[in-house]
Amino acid sequence: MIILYNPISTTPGKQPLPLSLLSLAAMLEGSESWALVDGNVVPDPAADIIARLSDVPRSLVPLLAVSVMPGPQLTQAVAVCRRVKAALPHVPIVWGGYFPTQHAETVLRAPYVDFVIRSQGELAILQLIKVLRSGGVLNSVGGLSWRAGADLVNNPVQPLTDLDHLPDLPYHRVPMERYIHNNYLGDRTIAHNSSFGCPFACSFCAVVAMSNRRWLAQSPARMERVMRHVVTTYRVDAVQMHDMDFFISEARTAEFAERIAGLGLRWWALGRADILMQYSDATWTKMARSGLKMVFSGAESGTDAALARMNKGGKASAGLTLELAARLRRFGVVPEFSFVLGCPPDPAKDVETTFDFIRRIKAINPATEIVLYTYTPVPLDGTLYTEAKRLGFAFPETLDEWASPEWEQLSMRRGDNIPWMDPAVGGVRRRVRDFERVVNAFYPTVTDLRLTGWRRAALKAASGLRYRMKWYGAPYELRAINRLLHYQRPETTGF
Ligand code: B12
Repeated sequence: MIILYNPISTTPGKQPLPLSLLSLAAMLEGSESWALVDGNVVPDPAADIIARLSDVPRSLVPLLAVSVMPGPQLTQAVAVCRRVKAALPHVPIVWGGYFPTQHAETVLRAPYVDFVIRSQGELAILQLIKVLRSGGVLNSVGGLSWRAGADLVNNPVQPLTDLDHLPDLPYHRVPMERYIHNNYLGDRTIAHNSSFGCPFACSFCAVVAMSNRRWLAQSPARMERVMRHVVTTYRVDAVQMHDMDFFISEARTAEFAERIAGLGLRWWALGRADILMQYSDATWTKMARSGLKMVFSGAESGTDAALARMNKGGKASAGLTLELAARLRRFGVVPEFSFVLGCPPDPAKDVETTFDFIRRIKAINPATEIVLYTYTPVPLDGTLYTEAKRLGFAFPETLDEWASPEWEQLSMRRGDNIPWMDPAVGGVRRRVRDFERVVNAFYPTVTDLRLTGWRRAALKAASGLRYRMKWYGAPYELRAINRLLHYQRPETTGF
């Protein structure tokens, strides 16, 4: 029996389909006995896992496979794995996903994690199960890290598997109603992933460690088949593509858009401004007709110098971000732009320039959703991380420290606990949050279904003077209003 455990990752009720683990489940379906335990759905995942695994004979080699992102997901993973290991010390525990891919050594310092699988997991999990069952050699498992006595062994990651060679997700084995949501996109929105990786190497981005600049994608025919299946079987009417970058190939996007045009789907996906600006108007027309409602794009910063420092690559420029905002408006697609604020070496100047840039975007396309993150290093030896280390940044060396409230906050990319964002060094973090409050009040998010007309009007009226005069500091009155009229945070929980 293999338990696939997805630690809590969002506000209960908003949980997306746990695609990371369902991709592994697809490989196990039909040949292994498996069950999904989702911390977003189950109140006490440790008790659930222990109950399911206690009666499994040791000869069957039970396994606990855990998917871990930094942040609250990591915090719950630590507590649950510790409890499971204490109760069932013979059950091997393997971690995979973004956090262990980047911090395998730290993970394996914890006595309650036996293995880490780095990067794509489908083939590797089968290889690990085979070795655990038949006693083969661990060196044969692609991307496996493990402890061999005092040494840490990191097997090389194997070549990525073409996505069309991987099986469909076993939707019928999970309680789908829990993963279909009513939101801005549709009454019955589902998550899907149609590609793996990204060819770029932005120095703030965790995807680089995951895919090493490769991009592999499902074919439009496969995507169409899956879309038809979820529409007819689960009455899905909207899809959020959880790809690292959906739009790398214009030909694929155009064909996909043509193929799903009659399905009545609305969809959302992530892409780069430079690539989306290279698309022809004909492709944009197809995308809009096929139901594309929102595009998420990492705008990152308002200056080309900062984009270059981030190693954004391609033809990325602040000018193209503005052009994309205008183009999306013409095609009736809502932009969602994220920013990486407070980059070293001059975080205070960096945020002020970006605030002005965001005002320009809003003037061009007021519907634009703005997502503000503060720069949080990933262990990529590039200019930003190197600079961060020079300024006193260091990752924790134990999982307990990672699971502390300070590091949980830092992983949420809110800027806490970062040396150069310290209040003593100009209050950059506070400044970002204050600006966010003012801009979100003046331009209330279009995706929040609870924000009815009068609420939007109230927020806009209350923030008008501040926004016009650029008085972002100490917005206590807006904070009070937000307590009554909560606005959702797409950057934290999805929308
Ligand atoms: C969906 C998603 C979410 C969902 C939750 C998903 C869930 N599991 O419940 C929501 C929207 C809630 C969310 C929230 C957050 N997320 Co998020 N999220 C994603 C997203 C868009 C897709 C992940 C996914 O499902 N991909 C599809 C699957 C098939 O691919 P995969 O996850 O890579 O899985 C493969 C391998 O990684 C591996 N694998 C994965 N797990 C396991 C487990 C085992 C045992 C094995 C063997 C292999 C394995 O095998 C899989 C198949 O090949 C990624 C970006 C991306 N496109 O990858 C960000 C991403 C993972 N999130 C990220 C972040 C930072 C967050 C937040 C902290 C953001 C914030 N500021 O609040 C929050 C907090 C989460 C929390 N509470 O802990 C970052 C992580 C950055 C980092 N430094 O590692 C990412 C990479 C976004 C980014 N580009 O920066 N997220």
